[in-house]
Amino acid sequence: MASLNDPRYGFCRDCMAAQRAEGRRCHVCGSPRLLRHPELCRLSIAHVDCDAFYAAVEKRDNPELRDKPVIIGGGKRGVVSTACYVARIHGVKSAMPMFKALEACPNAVVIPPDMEKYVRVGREIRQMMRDLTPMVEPLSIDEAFLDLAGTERLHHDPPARVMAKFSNRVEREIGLSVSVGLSYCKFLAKIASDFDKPRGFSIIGEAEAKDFLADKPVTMIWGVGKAFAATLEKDGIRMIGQLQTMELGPLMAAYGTMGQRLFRLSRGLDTRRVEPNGESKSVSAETTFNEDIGTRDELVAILRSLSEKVSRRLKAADIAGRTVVLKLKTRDFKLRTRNRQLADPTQLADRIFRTGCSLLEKEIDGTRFRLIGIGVSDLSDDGRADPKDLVDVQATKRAVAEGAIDKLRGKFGNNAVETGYTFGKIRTPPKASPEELE
Ligand code: DCP
Ligand code: MG
Repeated sequence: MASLNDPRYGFCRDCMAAQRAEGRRCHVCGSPRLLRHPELCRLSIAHVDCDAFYAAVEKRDNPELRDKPVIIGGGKRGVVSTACYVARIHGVKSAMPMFKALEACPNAVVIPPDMEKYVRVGREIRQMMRDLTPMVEPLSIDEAFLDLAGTERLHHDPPARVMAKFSNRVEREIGLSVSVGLSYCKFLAKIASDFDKPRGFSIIGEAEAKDFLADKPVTMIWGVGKAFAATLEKDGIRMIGQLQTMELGPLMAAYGTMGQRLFRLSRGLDTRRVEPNGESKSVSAETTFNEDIGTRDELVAILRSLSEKVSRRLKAADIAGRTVVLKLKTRDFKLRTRNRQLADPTQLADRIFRTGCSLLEKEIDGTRFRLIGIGVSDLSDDGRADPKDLVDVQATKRAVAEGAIDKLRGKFGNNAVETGYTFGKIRTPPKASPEELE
């Protein structure tokens, strides 16, 4: 009998039985989902990402939808939040305009997002992660890093088996599927989790990292977006393998600190630690308008719904932020960011919104804007957030009201309660409280 922990043999992801060296199917249950890897028992950084998250939750809650193409989205934004894998076969993608998605997949069932529900499910899954280790770093509502180093004695299993059991548990108890990436660093764990979605489990070991990366596009590197990829392309660089042949000095001379990142990540060198309270430095939401907007009323209404979105994310991740940041982009693409530090960290939409409004006030000068965003930085866990406000009694009342609204939305869905601002009924923006004017 092969040893459970012998990497030459690996194990079956379905029945967890240790495997023989040969054979493409489990010798016990016949499943083809076998995990074998020379570094199987040495790797301890995992990245978990739920498959087609919002759509999967809706399918779980309505079995009639199981085999149908499902799109979550619509509403005012008019774009796809996500599509199930059936709809993806027809070419539907996140962020696609709704009318295009329906052109590609006319039979799709369209469901408006129910954020409160997704936040709740996201939390349940996160709790299951925290049952494995406190070293959980949430990245968004449906994904997180876990560092399982040193947990083998506790679990009597190496991280690979712990994660396979975890993904089975999520399927069984929550009714959703996840994909897992396992590696020795965050960069490659995240790439791995995306590699054989859905229900995937991919492993990238240290020995193969450089070769694995060589033929991948530079856009796989964290922080290389479309614009930066275009700059690299102008310089003749498209593949990570090309970066692997370049020295640190020239890369830094050409691209500054980003050059250092290119140098290191292209070689699979990433020493960033899994940070339990979120390594992310800020949580924000923004929107680009179809037509430029310059009027206060319109901007305030959008700011309200963006503040609620930021607040939902903060609450979902159990974190709070102390600095509120307002971002505006003018029609000629000039960026204005304004920020204000609060006395205490907050996760309340109301507080974020009011601070944003007072920052916005000074920017209303006839300029037309193409984008508005709001966010918070200086993140910490929510233990110290929003203490009862001795100075501003009204703020405390509003916080209590917000808690009540959250509860209602949790029970009846996201659209159950709308505030005056998102309705667009209230015309004067709220006054900031004294603290927020600091
Ligand atoms: N989301 C969104 N708008 C986007 C991208 C995502 O509203 N442009 C929401 C819907 C997704 C959720 O965030 O369900 C998680 O995002 P992912 O990128 O992880 O996408 P999915 O989980 O839907 O699919 P995948 O299986 O590719 O992870
Ligand atoms: Mg996902």
